[in-house]
Amino acid sequence: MDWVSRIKSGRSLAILIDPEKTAVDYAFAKAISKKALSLKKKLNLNEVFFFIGGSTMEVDLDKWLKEFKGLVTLPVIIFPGSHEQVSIHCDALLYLQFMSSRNAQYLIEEQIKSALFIKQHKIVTIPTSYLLIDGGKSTAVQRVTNSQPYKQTDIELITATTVAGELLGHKLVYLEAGSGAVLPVAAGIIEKVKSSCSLPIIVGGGLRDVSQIERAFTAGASLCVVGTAIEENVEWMD
Ligand code: 1GP
Repeated sequence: MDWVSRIKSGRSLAILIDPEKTAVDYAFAKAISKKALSLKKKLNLNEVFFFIGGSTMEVDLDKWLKEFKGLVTLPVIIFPGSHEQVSIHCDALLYLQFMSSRNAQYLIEEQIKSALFIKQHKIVTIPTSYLLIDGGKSTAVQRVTNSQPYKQTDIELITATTVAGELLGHKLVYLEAGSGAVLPVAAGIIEKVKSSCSLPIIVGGGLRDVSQIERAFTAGASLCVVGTAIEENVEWMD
């Protein structure tokens, strides 16, 4: 089954790992794999993925990924913050277009910079519409990309943007409240996007407990992404 179909099956979770904040070694890989399996059971998930990336990257991502990939069995998908966060050591790469940004750098320039490398190395890409939605506080992605988030109340704008992504041929839509968001993307937004756009929906940013995750799934999310909650406490939900 291809990646989009796997994600579309629904009720999956991605653990977001930022290599800048996480040294990779055998003990970490073992602990995070164990965590993934326990979450799979606890939340009755279809699949668990690792998403790897960050708004900035001061470490050697290629080296990090090579090591990590050699130590885990679950799928490793790059969630890149820039064209520099591309590597052959992954199962797939979210080829993001930052649809809510009005900064040309993230709308098209970053994609151009990585295109030839991706093609040459036959890296599997998943074309993804990426929308930043106000999560109640200024987040790293907003600062680094110099992009204003959409307001949670701008439902028409959010919906139209996701449909534009669908018409452009994207395969997934990522509704992002930003890492450490105070307010995750509201269920009403997910529901509206679900009813207007046929792409599988990824939701991330500020998901910290079971009820928030369940709400996102019920509203129509296929995949929920959790970063900070696990980063701060590896015993999250144990
Ligand atoms: C993934 O950026 C999010 O979309 C991760 O957000 O760190 O708040 O879980 P958290």
